[in-house]
Amino acid sequence: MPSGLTILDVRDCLAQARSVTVLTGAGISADSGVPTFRGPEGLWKNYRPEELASPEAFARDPKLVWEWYNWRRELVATKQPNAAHKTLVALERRIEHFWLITQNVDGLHALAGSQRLSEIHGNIWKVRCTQCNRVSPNRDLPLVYPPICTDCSGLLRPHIVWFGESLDQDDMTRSYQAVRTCDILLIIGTSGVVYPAASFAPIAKDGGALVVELNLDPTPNSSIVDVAFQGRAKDLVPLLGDAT
Ligand code: BV8
Ligand code: ZN
Repeated sequence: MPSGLTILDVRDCLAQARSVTVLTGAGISADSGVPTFRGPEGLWKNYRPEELASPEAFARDPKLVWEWYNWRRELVATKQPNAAHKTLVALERRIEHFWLITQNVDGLHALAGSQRLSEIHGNIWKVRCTQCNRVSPNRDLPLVYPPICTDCSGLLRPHIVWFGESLDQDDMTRSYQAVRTCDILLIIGTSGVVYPAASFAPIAKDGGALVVELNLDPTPNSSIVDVAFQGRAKDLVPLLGDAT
């Protein structure tokens, strides 16, 4: 596939593709008003990720970590999916083998209607008991500290994958299968620095897929993909298909 593809060429490829996998990051939700992690206005502008998004941070100061997640829950609760999320729903409904892998924990893909979806870093609207590991939905705003498990009185934590924590095995099996077997991998709105998601572009390339990046800035993926389009997801992604 020549790398001089236009975005309309990619749209045509998608129209004929049998198997499409999409990887998204915080950039797709930026157009809904959800701050990214590493940008100039990023969530981690005032904190270092290790101070908040790690099991050590939670063990050291669970109240601080819950304050951060409560702040993010309040913020995300007022946000809606944008045209990019909605276009991915339309593609899912039209393409025979479609899978969406998101690093985002904001729940906006599910809210838009995506169903063939792996939230590989978890979901900010779910909590997990640190004692019995029970996962349950929780939309309390704010979540009152300390959140206690109704089954065993253990302390609840966000059901989110922190640095140094392994991802859910089923999520990873499904994600690797989708990345290895797709005809096209779209990578949308991710800085491509966090593993294992950062390894998906080379894996898809090895599998013979057409790999396309749509991102506001260049990333480490930009030199690996077949074609990279720079711009806002809300402007670029709808060019790939008609939102529902
Ligand atoms: C694991 C908490 C096994 C959730 C997050 C050394 C080498 C390789 C790997 C490692 C290493 N040392 C440690 C590791 C493993 C580590 C890792 O990858 N570290 C990196 C930083 C080097 N990974 C892990 O620990 C993972 N677990 O591997 O388990 C293991 C176990 C033990 C030891 C080793 C391995 C766990 C990873 C999950 C961590 N959790 N956060 C939360 O609170 O949300 S990571 C955090 O970053 C978020 O989850 C987020 O999803 C993720 C990725 O960020 P992005 O989504 O890409 O967002 P970012 O702001 O960075 O970029 C946004 C992009 O959008 C930008 O490029 C911007 O240009 C663009 N953009 C902005 N606006 C727009 C836009 N694009 C389009 N339109 C716009 N409008
Ligand atoms: Zn419990």
